[in-house]
Amino acid sequence: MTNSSGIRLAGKITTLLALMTIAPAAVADMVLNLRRGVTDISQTVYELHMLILWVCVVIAIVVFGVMIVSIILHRRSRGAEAADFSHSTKAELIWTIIPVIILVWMAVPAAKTLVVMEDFRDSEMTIKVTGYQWRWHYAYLGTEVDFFSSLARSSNIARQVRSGVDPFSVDNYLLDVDKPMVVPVDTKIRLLITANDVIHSWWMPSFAVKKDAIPGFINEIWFKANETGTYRGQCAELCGRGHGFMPIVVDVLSKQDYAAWIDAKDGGETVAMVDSTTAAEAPAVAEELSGEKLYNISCSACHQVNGQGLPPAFPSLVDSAMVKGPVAKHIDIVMNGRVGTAMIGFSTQLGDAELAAIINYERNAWGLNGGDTVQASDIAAAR
Ligand code: HEC
Ligand SMILES: [Cu+2]
Repeated sequence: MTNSSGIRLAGKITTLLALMTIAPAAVADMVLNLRRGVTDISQTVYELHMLILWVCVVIAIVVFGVMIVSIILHRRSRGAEAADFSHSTKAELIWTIIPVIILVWMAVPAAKTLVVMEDFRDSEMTIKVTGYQWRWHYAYLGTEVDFFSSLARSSNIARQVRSGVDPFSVDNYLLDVDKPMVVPVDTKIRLLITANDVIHSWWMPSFAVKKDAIPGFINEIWFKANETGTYRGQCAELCGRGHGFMPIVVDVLSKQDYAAWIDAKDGGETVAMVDSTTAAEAPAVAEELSGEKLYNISCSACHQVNGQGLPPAFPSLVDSAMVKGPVAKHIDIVMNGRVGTAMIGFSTQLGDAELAAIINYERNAWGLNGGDTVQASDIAAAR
């Protein structure tokens, strides 16, 4: 070990010790075990997990115990002589029958739980969940409500190289979204899970729900939350560069609050719900259509917040002839993308007004002043 790496290791150990002494609360939060969660199924899953864990612990103690005792007591230096029989029907029966009994004993409750998980009868509402690179889309079947749920702006800015923002200063860093899924408490909710591009996986640990989202297939899962609150999860299937940036947030509301929420959203208002993280600081609805905000969510991962991209992979928009030139080509590439490059088309992900806001923003941000005012109707005409 070189001197400097020794010093670094010592530094790490000191930090660890400091953490343990200064923040006992934080350490207490670091639970190693599976969580109990807030659904009946998550409780059952927790109990199954504990049962099987203890079975494994007992087996490990017995097996390693016998091994260690044999090694110590029957070692050659004590003059032990190996037995020389080669078969023992009795031993073979014992080590077949006992494990079979243990396996069946564990399989019965596990199978019962699986059956309950697959029982969709009496679902009270259905939400279609679609994975995209890299955000989720929620459609409340039987209503007009559907929206994308993307990484919260605070996390999205902090994660950028050179953003100057310390990720540790961001609450729920990489675990927060602009628009959470909202559901009522004590209600059996069925999810239909699919994907639009590659395989994702919708994972909500507090509900014991994890289901692959596969293009061309629809998977089903259900949950019924017993407690209101905000629950956080993540995409659990490596789905590309932005895999770590498509968290899942579910807000479980009381039935009255949910009814009010869905009524407000279903009243033909296409602009989505108040941004949960910036609600306090911003006039939400007006901000929702801010081209800057939308750009930072959908485009800045590649073209960067400052529009300068990361050439050569991701071109600068500040210096782009297309962004400075006639607007039709600009609209076309944003809506339809460019085949064979990372620039995908955004026409299915974003609405007319949102696309218009982003394009106007690009043409007038970063010292540009394109002046053209693209209207939602121009986008509609180009569809
Ligand atoms: C996954 C990365 C990625 C994302 C996200 C992305 N782009 Fe692009 N974009 C590219 C790449 C790569 C190109 C270059 C395509 C080519 O080779 O012609 C490009 C090209 C462009 C161009 C043309 C630039 C020029 O001068 O040719 C515009 C305009 C543009 N993107 C706008 C957007 C907008 C608006 C968004 C968000 C709605 C967005 N991009 C999101 C990767 C991305
Ligand atoms: Cu994913």
